[in-house]
Amino acid sequence: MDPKKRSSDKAAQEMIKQMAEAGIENAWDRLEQQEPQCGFGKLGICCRNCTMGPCRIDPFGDGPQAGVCGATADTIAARNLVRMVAGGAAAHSDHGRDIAHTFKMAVENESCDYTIKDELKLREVAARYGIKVEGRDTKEIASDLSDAVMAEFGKQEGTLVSAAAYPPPARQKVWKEFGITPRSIDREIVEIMHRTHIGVGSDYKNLVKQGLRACLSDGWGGSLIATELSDILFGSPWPIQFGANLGVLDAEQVNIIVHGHEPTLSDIVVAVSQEPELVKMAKDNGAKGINIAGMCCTAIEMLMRHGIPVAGNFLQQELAVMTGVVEVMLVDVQCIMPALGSLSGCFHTRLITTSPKCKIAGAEHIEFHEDKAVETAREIVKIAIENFANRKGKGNIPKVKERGIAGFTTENISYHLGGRFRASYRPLNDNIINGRVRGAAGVVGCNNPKQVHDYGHIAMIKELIKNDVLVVSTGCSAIAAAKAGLMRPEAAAKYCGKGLAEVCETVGIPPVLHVGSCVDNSRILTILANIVAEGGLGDDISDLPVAGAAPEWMSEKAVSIGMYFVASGVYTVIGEPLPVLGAPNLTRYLTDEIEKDIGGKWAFERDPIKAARMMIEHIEKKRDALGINVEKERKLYDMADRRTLTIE
Ligand code: NFS
Repeated sequence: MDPKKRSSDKAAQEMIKQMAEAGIENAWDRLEQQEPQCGFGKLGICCRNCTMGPCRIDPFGDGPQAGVCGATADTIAARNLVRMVAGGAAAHSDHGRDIAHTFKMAVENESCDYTIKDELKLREVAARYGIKVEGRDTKEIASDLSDAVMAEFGKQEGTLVSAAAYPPPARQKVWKEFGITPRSIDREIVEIMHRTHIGVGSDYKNLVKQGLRACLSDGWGGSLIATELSDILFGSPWPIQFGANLGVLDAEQVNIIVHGHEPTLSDIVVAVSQEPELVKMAKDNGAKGINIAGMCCTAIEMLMRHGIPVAGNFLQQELAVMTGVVEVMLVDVQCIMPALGSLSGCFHTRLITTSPKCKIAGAEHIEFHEDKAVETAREIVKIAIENFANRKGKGNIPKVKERGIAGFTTENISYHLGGRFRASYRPLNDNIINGRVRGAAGVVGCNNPKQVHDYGHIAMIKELIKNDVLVVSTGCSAIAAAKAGLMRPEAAAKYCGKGLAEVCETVGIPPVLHVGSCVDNSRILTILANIVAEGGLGDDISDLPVAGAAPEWMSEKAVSIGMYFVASGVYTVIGEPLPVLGAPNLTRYLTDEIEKDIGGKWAFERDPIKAARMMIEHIEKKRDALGINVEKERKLYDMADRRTLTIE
């Protein structure tokens, strides 16, 4: 077993080696045990939606070409795919719904532990929802916004307000004409489950169509609500420095890792962890203090707003426990490996689940309710402090950490590019038009042990910025970029092409902008909407020289994200192919013909450098179509020329 074949991250390699030596298994070992994986499943052509099955289609054409009900490979794979969209959209949107409930509580209950931290954003968002803001006080506006947002989940009439308030008009027209304007968040997800039930639709294109409508209700609905309300409740991010990788754990302090996705509890844990009483208690127990570090997207919510260090991304969760210095691994929902239950049993680490939606065998459960947030957070911090004494030895923390800047948002990017007095997207658009910046790419998504951990993200991002493509990143991809030093402003001079380096150095930004957690992929959508609105680069997102990618994706959420980028007009390249390759017509539709319907399409490419080149090629194609690739001839004007100039 060569750790370098498993991860490109030095800290991870060290811990993988230690796990192997200790005979403790991790995700990579379990993947090996699963080999060879089921070929039918990989190709998407097995169906177990009813008990006449399970059925499978012979991909070589010799055996059965239809299930018992008559469903073909295209039908089966399309149903399976859109059910993945339903899973992903449900996860994001339910996260959004939880934040919406916390928001409602903060609005209605004065003694609530949550308050409105960003009034300006509250007013901006409320105005988008058509709520009167002038002359009204914060509470009234917030109360109306709370009702409006709640209605987005379950309303029975009309369409999503946000799908009309945020995207460019040309994009809305595409959706309307194609019939995929989302109606309400829950409805679209439920309709996927209905349509994929035995004996409903079998036309693969029509199944995909519902997948498109549901993912739009995620990206421009549930995820966007999660982002907007989190900014209002926990404060809008602002560029902030943070440390990244397992080296942020501290042998001399009580270490608490917050892991999962929702910021609601972790935000309070971060706040109470520095209360003098608790710090004193930690010291009395022999520790130097209390160190909160994050994992996965909860980490990002904390680092975007508080600069809390991030211990690692998805494939590092087991490795973090292996360091032996984690007193409490505190988890909420999503991307938490069940393996943590038995693994933490080998150490003094206490794995604590907090959501009624997520209980894990081997974990203890302390149920979190927003009305007792501070109380619960203190209880958990105390458990961690008391557990410090149970630590055996000094642990094995790899001495590997990097620093980076996070905290970019749709709103504050305009300040960084345009300056305080000229805040706008104009400078970005101008730099794209003049070619210094060729375009932009969103590189996002998970880790997957089928790929060398982090290699896909880093190799792809480096290739893009070398070719003057500005990168925005979220989630585990952003954590990978930070650990590789790509979120330092100095990275511009080191890794970028001349044009992008010049722009980054002039305004002092790193070439990879950290725009948040996975629900914050909604920020990428609104950034694209702002670029269109600024003008000069076409009328629609599908006109822009941009591309999206998830080189190491694995989750259903990533399918929903990829699908909403495609549905928003973005060419999107992913590492592992979607599980549709056993369905030739469906594959052709998703990777080619769909572009005519909605302006975006999927591509699959495991080699991250090749994938980056495909993205660059697409960006150049869009630049050609916009007519901004013509080299302008430099001309020295004489007096006669000057006289012909007119001032518009
Ligand atoms: Ni998003 Fe992937 Fe999970 Fe976050 Fe990481 S694995 S789909 S990035 S933590 S959600």
